[in-house]
Amino acid sequence: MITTAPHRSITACRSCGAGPLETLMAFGQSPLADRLTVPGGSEPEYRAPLTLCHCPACSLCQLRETVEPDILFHSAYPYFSSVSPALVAHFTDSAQCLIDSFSQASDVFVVEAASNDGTMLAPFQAAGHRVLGIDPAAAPVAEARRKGIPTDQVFFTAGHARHIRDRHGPADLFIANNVLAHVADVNDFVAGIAILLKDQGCAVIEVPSLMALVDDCAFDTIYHQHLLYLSLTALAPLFSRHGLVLTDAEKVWVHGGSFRLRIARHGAPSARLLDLMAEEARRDMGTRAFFDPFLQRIRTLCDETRAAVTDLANQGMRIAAYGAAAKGTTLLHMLDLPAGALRHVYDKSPWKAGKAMPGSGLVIRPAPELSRDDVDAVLLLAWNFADEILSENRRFLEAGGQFLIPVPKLRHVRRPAP
Ligand code: JHZ
Repeated sequence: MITTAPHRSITACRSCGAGPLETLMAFGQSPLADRLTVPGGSEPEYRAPLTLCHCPACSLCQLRETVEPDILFHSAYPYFSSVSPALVAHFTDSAQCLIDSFSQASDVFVVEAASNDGTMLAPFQAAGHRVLGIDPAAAPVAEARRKGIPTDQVFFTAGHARHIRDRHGPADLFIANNVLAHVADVNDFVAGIAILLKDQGCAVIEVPSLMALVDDCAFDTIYHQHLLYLSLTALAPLFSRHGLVLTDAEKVWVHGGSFRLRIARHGAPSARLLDLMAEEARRDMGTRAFFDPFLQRIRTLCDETRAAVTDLANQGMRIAAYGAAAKGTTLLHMLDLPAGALRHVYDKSPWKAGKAMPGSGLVIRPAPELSRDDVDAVLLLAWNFADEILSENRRFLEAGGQFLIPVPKLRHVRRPAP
């Protein structure tokens, strides 16, 4: 049964409150990413309108619709950071750099919002620091607690920040990776950071970069969980509204291109932050003209990918997808392939196996089952891990299988000719 998910549509900017918002692209009634279905189960399959807008006043790019968070981050939320070794390595390295920066300090208190299964907090705990995770999703929280990482199962809000400060004292370090963009009341979240930080404390936050999204045509990362698409130009006034300063931004590769931001109560912007902001100004990121070529590329990329899948099917090839990523939901929705064009989807996550992707209904099979015995070609939905996935599936390629990688630009990967 398909049901429209409870949602509301905003009329004013989520950050500065100005209105009206300008619509950039309507993606129609899209299925909810990360709400996997159970084949033959009785749970409804949710969809909701998905509309990309921007604020002409502060330039914040955002979704018009806010789907009820309890529906999005439900008890069977299937995303676990620890499934992707490259992501674990990224967070462990990042944690190590921060631990080194606290080497002279004692009684360091580290709080992480959206701490998921505790991947990032574990090294801080191992280094002897006090840690606290905050995450609303039951399954990853249970995993974090199993590893001994204390975790509050709630959304991070200003109210909860006050509660943490009263209970544990202020934080030396606040971490939030890939969560700011998920927050409907972004002012309340940033107010929470301001409440929680010590006077000399700092926040280190990773957010997906709007410029990388546009440059790499990563349009599939637009889905209901991602309410904001972030530029430094839009972020700086958001932090300053709450007495915080954006002091640094560094480009990192995760999730198709992100920024690692540093925010503090005091300080001046670093030279590289100023350079990145100058680049955004040069490219007129706050204007409609910046988005137009990207919106056209989305249509072209979808047409080309649909044609490539159809062509392989016409050659009699058996085609599956790989990576039941959240972003795959938007890609498959936009491709709108005929039923049966893809047979199923492979994925490494034990938490996803046996379930099905919403919308397409593709059943998720364990990744090691990918073999030339069953499949000739694979559409890679987790294109951001292409290197890792191609190298893990060398045998499939050597046996004559091929990968179709849609983003940033459609390409076929086949075994090199002998
Ligand atoms: P991955 C996630 O998006 C979820 P997703 C979330 N909604 C969010 O906001 C963003 O991150 C930022 C699988 N895989 O990490 C694992 C293999 O099968 O790109 C995942 O299911 N084999 C919170 O879901 C999927 O692919 C592999 O070798 O789009 C990748 O999902 C590897 C490396 C991954 O994010």
